[in-house]
Amino acid sequence: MRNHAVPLSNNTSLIKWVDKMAKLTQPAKIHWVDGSQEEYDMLCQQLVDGGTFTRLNQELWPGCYYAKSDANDVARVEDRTFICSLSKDNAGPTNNWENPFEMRRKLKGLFSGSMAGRTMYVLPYSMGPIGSPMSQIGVQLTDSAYVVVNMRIMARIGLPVFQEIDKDYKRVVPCLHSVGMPLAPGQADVPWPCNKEKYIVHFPETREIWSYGSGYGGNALLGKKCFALRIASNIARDEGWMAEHMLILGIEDPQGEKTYIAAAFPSACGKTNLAMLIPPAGFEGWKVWTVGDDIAWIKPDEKGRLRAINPEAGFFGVAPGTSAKTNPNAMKTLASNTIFTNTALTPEGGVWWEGMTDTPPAECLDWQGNQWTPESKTKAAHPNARFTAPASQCPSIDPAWEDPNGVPISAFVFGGRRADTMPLVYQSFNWSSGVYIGATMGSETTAAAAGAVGKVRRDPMAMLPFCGYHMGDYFRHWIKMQKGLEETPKLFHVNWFRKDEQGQFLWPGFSQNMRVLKWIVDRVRGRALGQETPIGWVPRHDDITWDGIDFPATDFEKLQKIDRKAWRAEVIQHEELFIDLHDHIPSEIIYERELLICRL
Ligand code: SAT
Ligand code: MN
Repeated sequence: MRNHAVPLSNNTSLIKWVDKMAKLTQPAKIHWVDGSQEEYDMLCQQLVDGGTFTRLNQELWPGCYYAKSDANDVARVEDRTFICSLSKDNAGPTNNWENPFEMRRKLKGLFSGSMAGRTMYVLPYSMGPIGSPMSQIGVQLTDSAYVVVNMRIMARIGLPVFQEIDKDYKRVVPCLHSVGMPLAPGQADVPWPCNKEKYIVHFPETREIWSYGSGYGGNALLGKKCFALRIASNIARDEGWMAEHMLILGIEDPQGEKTYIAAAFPSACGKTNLAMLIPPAGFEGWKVWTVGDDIAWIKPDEKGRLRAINPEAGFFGVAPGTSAKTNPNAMKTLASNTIFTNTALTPEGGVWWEGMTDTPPAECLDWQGNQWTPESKTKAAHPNARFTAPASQCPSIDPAWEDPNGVPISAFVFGGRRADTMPLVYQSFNWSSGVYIGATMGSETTAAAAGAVGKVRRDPMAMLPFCGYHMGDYFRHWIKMQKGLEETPKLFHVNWFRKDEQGQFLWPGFSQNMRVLKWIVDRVRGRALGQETPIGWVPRHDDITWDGIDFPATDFEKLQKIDRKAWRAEVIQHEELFIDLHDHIPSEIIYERELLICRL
């Protein structure tokens, strides 16, 4: 076997940095990650031996593992997430900020000796296909083998990335991660090491990430939210492109013409379901292709058209609610070679979660390892239980999903979870009114982040927790992006979650959302009419294809109703966010607001 301590790169600044961080964190061993299958298998075995992983029944779940996290480490911790720019004003009022020099001192204290008794993995990763001009490289030092194996699914890792680093000068984003639980000599480990004290810290100017105390999801898989959104949004602003919290999908019509759209929804609002949609009865010959389910990097090409890549290689999807009915493509994707975290474990060595089957298992172990039966008062799976599954296994994965130049984007869709006010779908009048719609997006909160669930919060472009600089400047960047474009994507807003007075959902959602996607494609292609309203263009009942479903025009009217009174309240709420951002907000947003008020 290869000696893992031997560096796999000859980049001297990388080797020096690894040395320096090892002196700080004092690991027992250093392991340079090659990304091979053998290494993955070895690390998984180690996690099984240490009690972090349970190998699932290999006949039912080939290549799959199960992990339970510590009960205090189950989601992103937004109140412990910091943007440490040199000036507080650059982080803006929606981010936590601390003086970067003080923060560095604090982090050095926390990381000092934090890897004692553990292995430090040197994990190189590429966000985006290796070698793509749109890709970016990071190296994460981590003391968590769980993180390494998850990152192998979520990103391109290992030797080919070291080769990129060695080949020519490409900026590498250094990421330091520790679960914050050093082991004294002879001290036994626990299945899910972590620390009560957590720090997820970004230094935007020096493009660095320091994450301490958590081993879960976006806190620890640093390529995802930390790099691909918070750091990348800074790089993108400087370089004239966009790093967005968006799924990417391609809609193919029966003639074979493909239209790609990118859509922003807050975490855990069904992005994965939409990205993998299977068209319903009545849409024979139509197909939806998946490019990505969470993050899009979008850049103008030489023709002045926006093109997007998915920087990730896997899906870190919410398990509860995912089923053969709601998302058959996801179920096929996660059927093998998948890591499940915080679902329930069944007696035959499988996983289960609320909503996976109509009938729950007669008994199982819940996400904390307690006996669970359908009579139990608690949930078997944590609401933020996740699957980590390779994108390549998705039956609807787009043939162009790894195209180094990305796919052309014809429309942006914004959406949230709103019980009232927001219609099923509407289109903005133009780019700046669309940016206003994205900037004022609101959604009821979900379990993806720690904190209260179900309150409406403003979440501009679903980027509130992920924009690595001032939100007002971010709106300005959106406004500016149009100036370089020859073809401007059309902008839409959707809401699958509107309810009637009885609290019942008005729209069936899931595969039926195809009807909305088709209207969007028709609008983009100049084929569909619509009706002008104070908030934008809307479809009339006749503009939507209703083949295969009986959906009365009266129900559609309820769904699309624009209640002027509710909208006045809505606009006043917009102001709450804008007051905080006022000194950075571009004038276009102010004008759009005035125009909206006039029309209302
Ligand atoms: O941030 S995570 O990657 O843990 C999940 C999410 O919020 O989408
Ligand atoms: Mn997300």
